[in-house]
Amino acid sequence: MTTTEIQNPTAAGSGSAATDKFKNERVSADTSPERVAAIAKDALAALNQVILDHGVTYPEYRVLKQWLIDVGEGGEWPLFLDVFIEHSVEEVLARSRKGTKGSIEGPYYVADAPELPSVCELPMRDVDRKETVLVFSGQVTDLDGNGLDSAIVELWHADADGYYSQFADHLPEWNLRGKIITDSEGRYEITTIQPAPYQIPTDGPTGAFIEAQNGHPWRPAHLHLIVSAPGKESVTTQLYFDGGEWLDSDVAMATKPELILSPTAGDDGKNHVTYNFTLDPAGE
Ligand code: MBD
Ligand code: FE
Repeated sequence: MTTTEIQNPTAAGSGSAATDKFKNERVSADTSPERVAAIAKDALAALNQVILDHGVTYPEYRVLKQWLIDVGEGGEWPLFLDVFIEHSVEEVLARSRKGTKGSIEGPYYVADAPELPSVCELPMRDVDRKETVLVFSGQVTDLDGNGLDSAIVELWHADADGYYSQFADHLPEWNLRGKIITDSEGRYEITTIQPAPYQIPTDGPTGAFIEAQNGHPWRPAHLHLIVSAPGKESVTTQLYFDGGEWLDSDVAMATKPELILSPTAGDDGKNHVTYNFTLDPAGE
């Protein structure tokens, strides 16, 4: 960890920023009324069963109500849901995929990052430049290994202190975010820095929930990616680092063995790693 002076973003601050971003998106699903009814019925039944099984009391019920209100007022629903629930939704999606394994998007994706050429460096500060440089290269292909023209690699990650730009006031808007346009064969070589493990903010209701379960608030260091190409199914995923702390106990349960990088230290003092992405054909 670096020891730069930073204003600690609070859970409420980063949580509500994630809520504001999410509210700007239009969300819809083509779920039939019958399917909505079936899911709602089962969800309610599962929760009621927990209450009966544990003999939940009135005081406990009121504490639950207050906690739910706090999560909403603190803007932490995107954080809470993406940490504890999204991995199951991703597991459902993964059932129908053959290409590169996906992982959860998390609360800190921002669309429309600056476009960068296939060989590029992510926007970073001078202080970021002092960290271990990571040169990340590879190719986007179809399931048969053919390179894909016009493939796009969107990459975003935390800095060495674990903060994401646009969710911490001290960082430039697009720090460590980019939309890389690959070459005609889907190749890219992106220079960035090694990210640090990420700690879920502990000072809000999500932090209180983690503590209540005797859990820890850490995610292993990771890169977030959305890889896409014309006529292909885009994949939202994350890449982790071999030997990294918290790899075996990610609070968000979002690691997969296929998504672990093993960079090698080069003579140039930089870490180098290759990872290729394979995209499924766009389905209906
Ligand atoms: C993150 O950086 C993240 O990736 C997830 C899934 C949840 C909270 C913070
Ligand atoms: Fe993350």
